[in-house]
Formats: sequence, C-alpha cells, structure tokens
Amino acid sequence: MTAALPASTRDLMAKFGIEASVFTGGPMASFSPLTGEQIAGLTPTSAAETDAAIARAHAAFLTWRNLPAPRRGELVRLLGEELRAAKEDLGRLVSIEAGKSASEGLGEVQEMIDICDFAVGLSRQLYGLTIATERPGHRMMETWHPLGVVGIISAFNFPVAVWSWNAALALVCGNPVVWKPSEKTPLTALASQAILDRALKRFGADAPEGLSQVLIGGADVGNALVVNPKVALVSATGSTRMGRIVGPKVAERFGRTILELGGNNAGIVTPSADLDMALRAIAFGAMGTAGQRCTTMRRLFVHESVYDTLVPRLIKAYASVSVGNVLETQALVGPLIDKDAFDGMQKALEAAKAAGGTVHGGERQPVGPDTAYYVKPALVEMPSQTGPVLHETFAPILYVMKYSDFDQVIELHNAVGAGLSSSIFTLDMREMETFLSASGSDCGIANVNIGTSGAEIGGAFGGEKETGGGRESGSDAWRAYMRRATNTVNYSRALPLAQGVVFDI
Ligand code: UN1
Repeated sequence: MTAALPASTRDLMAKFGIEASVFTGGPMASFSPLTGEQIAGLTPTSAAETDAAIARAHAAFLTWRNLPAPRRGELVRLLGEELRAAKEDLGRLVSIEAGKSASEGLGEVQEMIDICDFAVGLSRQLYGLTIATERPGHRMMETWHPLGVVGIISAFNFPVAVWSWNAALALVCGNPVVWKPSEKTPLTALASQAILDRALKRFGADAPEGLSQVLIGGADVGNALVVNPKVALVSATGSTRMGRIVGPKVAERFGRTILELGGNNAGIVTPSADLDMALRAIAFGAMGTAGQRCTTMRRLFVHESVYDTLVPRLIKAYASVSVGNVLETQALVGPLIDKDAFDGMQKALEAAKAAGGTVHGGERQPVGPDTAYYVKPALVEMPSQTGPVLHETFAPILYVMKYSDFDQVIELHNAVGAGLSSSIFTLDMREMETFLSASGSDCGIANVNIGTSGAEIGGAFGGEKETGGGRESGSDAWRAYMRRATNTVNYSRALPLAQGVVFDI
C-alpha cells in the first residue's frame, strides 16, 4: 500500500519526525476524503496495550499532580509555541485527512494555539473560594486538586482541536491524557502527539513518561478506555448514539464524563434582520466544513415577511458555492468524509421529499476519482418540522421553514432532541432578549446576528439535552478536570459544632 500513499502525506509526516513504517502496513486503513485514496494502514492498539498505557498514565499522574500548576502551564506554553511553528503543516494534514478547506484547516490549528494561551493563564488561576463560616475562630475554603487520568475520545471533523481543548486544560489541571482519535483521522493525532513530544523534550525531566499517549483503533479501543476505573474523566465527542453507550458505562463505575454529542442547530430570521448579514452567516454556518461540524446550522426558520426576499438569495448562494478538492483549488466546500456520509445525506433528502420538501442542490459532484464524495450543499424548503428535520444528518443539508408567530417559532426551535447551538437574526431588542432568556433558546450556545458555528475558545463549549450537557474549552470548564475539596480549619481553642449541636463528653 505504500505505493498508493500520496507522497505529500508521507513528506508531511516526515516533517513531524514520523516515518512511513509507523503508519503503513497495518490492517486499519484510513483514507483521504479528497480523493478516497488510502493514506495510512495502522496497527490498532490491543486491549493489553491500552491497559498498559492507562497504567503508565496513572503512574505519571502521581508525579505530575505534585508539580506546581504554573510549572505545568509552562509545558502548555511550549506546546503553543510548537503549534505555532507547525501550524502550516498540521493545517495541511487536517485538510488531507478531514477534507477541510485550507483556511479551516489552519483555523483549527489556531484554535489549538488559542486554548494553549488560555490554559497557560489559567495555570495561575485555578481559584477556590474562601467561604464565611458560622463558627468563630474557623476558616472555610475550597481547594481544587488534580483529578486523574483523562481519556479523550474525539471525532473526525475536528481531529485535532478537540484534543487540544481537553489536553491543554487537563495538563495544567495536573492530569495526564490518553487519547483515542477517530479511526478516520489517525495521522493528525500522531502528528499532534509528535508536536507535544517536542514541547516535552524542551520542558525537561519534570514531565513524567506517559503524560500524553495516543491509542489507535475503533470502538473496541474506545471501550477499553471507557471501562477502565483508572480513567477518572472520559471526555467524548461524537454522536448521541455513541454518548448513550459511553455515558452509562462511565456512570456505572462512578467516573466522570464530558459528553459533547450531536447538534440540530437552528437559526431564526426575524422581520427586522439585516438580511445581507444573515445570508453570509447562514451560508458559512450551513455549508462550511461541508456541513460536518457539530455546530453546523441544520434548520432555518424565516419569518413570512422576509421569506421571499431571503430564501431565493440563499438558493442562489447554494447553487454558486465552490465545491472541490481543497488542496488543488480555493473551494469553500470540500468533500464528505466517506461514502457512508454520502448515503446518509441522500437518504435524508429522500425522506425530506417524501415529507413534502422541495430540494435544491444535494447532487454528487464529479470531482476527482469515484472514491471521493463531493456534493453540492442542499437547501430544502420544508412545509413543517417533520421527518428528517428532527434528526442530525452529518452533511450539508439546511431545512428551511416559514414562520409567522415569534412565540411559536421559539417552541419549534426547542422541539428537537439536541441542544447545542442556536442563533437569531434580529435588530429588535425584545426578540433578542427573549431568545437569550430562560424561556428562549434551550441550547448551550445562543447567538445573535452570527451563525451557529465557529465558537471562540474563551467561552464554555457544549450543549444541553441529547448533546450531553458537557462543557469544554473556556470559562470555568476547567473545573470538570479537577476535584474540589472543602476545607474547614479551626484555629480557636474551642470546638463549636455546626448548627449549634451540643455533644459534650
Ligand atoms: C465540533 O464540530 O465538534 O464552534 C466542534 C465551532 C468550532 C468547534 C466545533 N469552534 O464550530
């Protein structure tokens, strides 16, 4: 298979110091969606090797947790430096392996750099509260301690950024990481680990062996990570179906989870919306990354008074968007990840037609060999929110519906299982505030006059309901990676009991 391996991939991997023998010759094939060509054949990590990796990580925890957090932050600072140096190469590898446009591939690496910067600052800000106590001569406070080994399961669509959100926070919080990337994107994982290895080398002997490891394989390897009691936190990104398996298994052993599952994100365009702005935001949100972000806009509610102005313009934008091989052209939309994604998309479009939808676009595009799956993004005008509209299809399909009443549209907006991201396009303060209020959007992310995707790392990222409830990245998401101890100190000569309880002996 080495003959079929595109030379550019081999050369790129060599830049990370990874020889072809590491990722060829094994039975686990992975492909570039740009051409459908096989670019790697890896050997999966065995169950015994997985357990050994977790044991190594646990041993590393016992040392790493005692290193002062700002010193741990220094490792993440170095990681950020190495990522800056490798940005172009890693971004290109993301394009090869996940099919993202050059700009989005680089954007993903930028997201990694941003979270490193955030985590470095955080390493001096792992604050606990000091709390007023009811007892004289006492002090009460809380301390945040490292938690243990963090298992990371990530998806193909953000093959490296999601790891970095977790790894950067976990490392400053005092935890080793063990990462099971998607079997569709193993090379970017190996490259990311190689970049961290460069940082570790510069960091020196304070970093224990086994602080960060990669496991190669599919669901069985993920399962070995999930059931291992030494893994204190499992942070899993993927489908709701996957979350339903992972969540209960970790809960059964009282481990912790951060679940970042499916989204069925919607936008609402109100009568006062800036339609030019809405058009651009919807186009990126719905067609960007070929509809393969968990934050992709999948449903659009347009007020009846602006429907006939906006929707024909959107249909035109859909027809004219460039679809192509992102390494050879400036195309905005790259390929679907594989044939399964294409089949899923066509099935959803058929179901939409059967439910009375009018489909614009969605056809396969003759780009590259037959093994690659490029499609025109699809805009589907739907008479109501039924059938496939209620479920996430991981492809560029935007279901567009007309609405007349604001309260009703909020209800429709919230009437799906997932609760990740949402946006409203309005210049009306009452509509905006209602959308952001307790009775508005029920999602973890609610935006005004921007799309549903493209979140910055400074905010907490995640969603409600079937999205899983986890939060990653910014704000105080770090707390999920630590354990809290409440400490009460008596510096008096008496022993008053709380709640005035008397127990004199
Ligand atoms: C994902 O699709 O899994 O908000 C994550 C965004 C990105 C992250 C998406 N920052 O679109």
